[in-house]
Amino acid sequence: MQEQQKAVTLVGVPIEEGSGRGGCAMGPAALRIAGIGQMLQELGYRVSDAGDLRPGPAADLRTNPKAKNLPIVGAFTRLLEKTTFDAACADSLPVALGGDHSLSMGSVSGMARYAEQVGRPLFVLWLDAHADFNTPETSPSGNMHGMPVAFFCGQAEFAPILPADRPFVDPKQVYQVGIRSVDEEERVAIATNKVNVFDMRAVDEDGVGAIMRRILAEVGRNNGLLHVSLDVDFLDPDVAPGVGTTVPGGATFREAHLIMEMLHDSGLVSSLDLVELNPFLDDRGKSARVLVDLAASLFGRRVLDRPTRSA
Ligand code: HAR
Ligand code: MN
Ligand code: MN
Ligand code: MN
Repeated sequence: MQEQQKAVTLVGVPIEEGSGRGGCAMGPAALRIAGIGQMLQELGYRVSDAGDLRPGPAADLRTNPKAKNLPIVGAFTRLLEKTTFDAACADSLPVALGGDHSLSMGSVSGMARYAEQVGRPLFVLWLDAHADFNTPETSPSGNMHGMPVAFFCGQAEFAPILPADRPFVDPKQVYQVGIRSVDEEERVAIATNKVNVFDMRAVDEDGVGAIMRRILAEVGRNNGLLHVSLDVDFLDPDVAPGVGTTVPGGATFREAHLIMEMLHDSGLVSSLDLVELNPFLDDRGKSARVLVDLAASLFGRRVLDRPTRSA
């Protein structure tokens, strides 16, 4: 009997207003040109493409210098929250093609609503140079791509973007890997809220293999869903220069691939964001291709079949 094909829904999220500069809005186009859809088809997935979300600014949200461009960021959040939730309910794995990292306010919130509906806990793997745990009060920049984790953990006092009864993610179920740029007040907030942070020093000392085995064992033990949010600046700037906020000393090509391969083998991934790609800053499509390549590993491309190694 033929195994039923797994389904993936691509959602283009051309938002750059959360990042304080232009370029990320071209991210979905670059990822499509780099072959994200074709790659998934070749791996045997049934791919639907929801196109690019194009909301107008939300009339009920006010512009705020502490949360810049809130009307458009909030509009994207609302639309992506619903699109992500609907795809997950239809048993299709949502992949958000960013777009700056503020889009995770929507994608993760949508998955949190889905997780609540199916009665499973939602875990988040945040692959990033930054903790993105600022609030409008603590942010040094007012740029909302530095705030999504605080938003979906219910820490940030924003204007009402989503319904008040929306489920939050427990910060203890957020795992951050690759972190190497944290603001002062953010540092306090992630410690107080007990976010699990594996900074680059932890990666250097323990290796991504050991770190990922720990995280995946915890998600598996709890029968969790796992949302993966991959910020281009997780990678070293030499590997992926196409991002507005490069920070030296990031993950290598192989470290990133190993994470993706282990994620695939775990079978736990429920949803994915590919964010912060800025094609205007890229080197002849290099970073877009790296993202598609990493996504291929996450979705099951492998060099050789191998026996599964237990945690
Ligand atoms: N922490 C800084 C701020 O909040 C910079 C945040 C940059 N964020 C991203 N995404 N590029 O991770 O302004
Ligand atoms: Mn980020
Ligand atoms: Mn970042
Ligand atoms: Mn960034």
